[in-house]
Order: sequence, then C-alpha cells, then structure tokens
Amino acid sequence: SMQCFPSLVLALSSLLGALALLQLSLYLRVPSRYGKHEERLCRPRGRLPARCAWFLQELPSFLVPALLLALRSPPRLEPLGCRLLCCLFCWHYFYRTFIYPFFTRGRPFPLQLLFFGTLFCIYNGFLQGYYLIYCAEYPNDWCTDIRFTSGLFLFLLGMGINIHSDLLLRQLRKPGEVTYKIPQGGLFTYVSGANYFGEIVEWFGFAIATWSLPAFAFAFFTLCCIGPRAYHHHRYYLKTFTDYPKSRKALIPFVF
Ligand code: NDX
Repeated sequence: SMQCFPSLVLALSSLLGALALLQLSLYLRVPSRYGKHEERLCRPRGRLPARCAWFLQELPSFLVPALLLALRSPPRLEPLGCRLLCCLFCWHYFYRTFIYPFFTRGRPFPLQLLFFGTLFCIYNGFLQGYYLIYCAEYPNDWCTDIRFTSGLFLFLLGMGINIHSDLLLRQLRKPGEVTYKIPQGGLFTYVSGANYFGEIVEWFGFAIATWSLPAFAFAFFTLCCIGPRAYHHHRYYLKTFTDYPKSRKALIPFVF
C-alpha cells in the first residue's frame, strides 16, 4: 500500500514551482490564448464547448484527492486537520467541476490548453491530496492554531469573492451571447480581475492553513498563472472601452 515519501513531495513541489516560473516567463508579455485573448482565426477548429472543457479539465482536481481520501487503508482518522484540509481542497473543486461549468457562458475552449490544463489538474490534485492524506502531521489542537484559523478565514473569504465574481461575469451575458462588457459591482468596482483576486487569496489562505510546501507551491503557481492574466484583461478593457473606470486597478484593490 501507499506510504509517504518526503522526497517525492519535495520533488513534485519543486517542479510545480518551476512550472510557475515557466508560466510567468511565457505569459507576462503575451496572455494565454483562451477567452478574450484567443486569436480566433488561427484555430477555427480544435475547440470544445466551455461546459465540457471546464468540467473535464477540473474533474481530476476533485476526483484524485477525493479518491485518495476515501481509499486510504487504514482510513486516516487522526488528526482531524488532515481530513478537514483535504475536504476544503475538494470543496473548491466540487464547485469548479460540478457547478461552475454548468452555468458558464464562456466561449469554446482550445483543445490544446484543455489537454495541458487536465494534466495540470491531475498533477496538482495528486500532490495536494497525497501530501495531506499520507504525509502531513498536525498536532491535535491544529484547528485552534492561528495559522489554521487565519488561513481558513482567508480561504473562505477568497472563495466567496471568487464565486461572487464568477457570478457577476456570467450575468454580463444572455445565454448564447459571446460579447464582452465592462464588469460592474462587487470587487469589480476596484479591480478588473476580481475573480482572480479571490482565487489567489483563497489558495494563499489554504497554504497558510495547511502550512505546507505543496500548498505554497500551488498558491505561487496560481499567482503566476492568473496574475498576468488579470493584467492582460485590464489592458484589454482599457484598449476596448474608452469609458472604462479610470480608478480601477488590474488585480489588487488600490495597489496594482
Ligand atoms: N484552469 C487553473 N501552462 C486553467 C485553464 C488554463 O483552473 O500551458 C489553471 C484553472 C490552463 C491552466 C489552468 C493551467 C496552465 C495552462 C493554462 C493554459 C495554458 C497554461 C495549461 C488549469 C500552460 C504550462 C506552460 C505550465 C503548461 O468567452 P470567455 O471565456 O472569455 O467568457 C468568460 C466570461 N467573461 C466575460 N463575459 C462578459 N464580459 C466580460 N468582460 C467578461 N470577462 C470574462 O467570464 C468566462 O466565461 C468567465 C471567466 O472568464 P475569465 O477570463 O475572467 O476567467 P478564466 O481564466 O476563464 O477562469 C475561470 C475561473 C476563475 O474563477 C479563475 O479564478 C479560475 O477559473 N482559475 C483559472 C485558471 C487557473 C486557476 C483558476 C488556478 O490556477 N487556480
């Protein structure tokens, strides 16, 4: 049966950090090509409806840790913190897999990115789940530790912002529409990438709550993946809408 190999966790986390830096170098100048940044004429085919694409891509992030949690024998009953934290991760990806895709009004998603996205979700789902289920050790009073409580608070806050912002974006379109409008309300009042801001806060909260290398590596990856995207969204809006709110920032309210 499976057991904890600390060197495997270290290797996978380091590779995740390296992938984050690779992404930063790839997508700082040019955005990743999906959604509003896709050059549509280049690849008229090779796309999947947004619903299928997001469902398939995110499913492993839910399934892999959920299976690791369910199938571990003997079941991991102690400490409570490990199961709780693994459930938080699965909870987010339950939303992203089973709820978000069924409401999205996004454009068809490029197959090539879908392929890499799916690989990424398998990889990260395994790393986070494996670490929490087979490796993590927490004292029995971890649930009252300041790192756990403040991390959990940030996780829930970020998740709330992310889900609310996803909803506001969706409401900009009627079913079947694929045009872009100026997002309004919620944190969009302050930043162009309100959904991304929420997601980043969420994963840094998770990293603090788990106090683990894999989770910090993933938070850093998220920052490097969607941070630049928020910047490119912001530039797109400034270029496209002459009446775009001048005080709005790209990612971090009042700062950047
Ligand atoms: N999926 C995470 N890397 C990613 C897909 C892309 O969950 O090759 C990472 C995720 C993947 C990425 C994933 C991993 C790395 C990849 C990358 C592509 C390249 C990259 C594979 C897995 C890669 C290496 C080199 C390392 C291999 O038509 P539309 O789609 O634009 O419509 C949009 C709509 N909308 C508007 N509607 C009207 N008016 C407007 N002004 C609108 N603006 C937007 O709203 C969409 O339907 C919807 C949301 O759009 P957008 O662009 O704001 O968000 P999106 O990027 O689609 O993300 C959706 C949600 C969001 O909440 C975000 O926080 C979360 O997913 N997310 C996304 C990406 C990654 C991630 C979270 C994470 O890292 N945690």
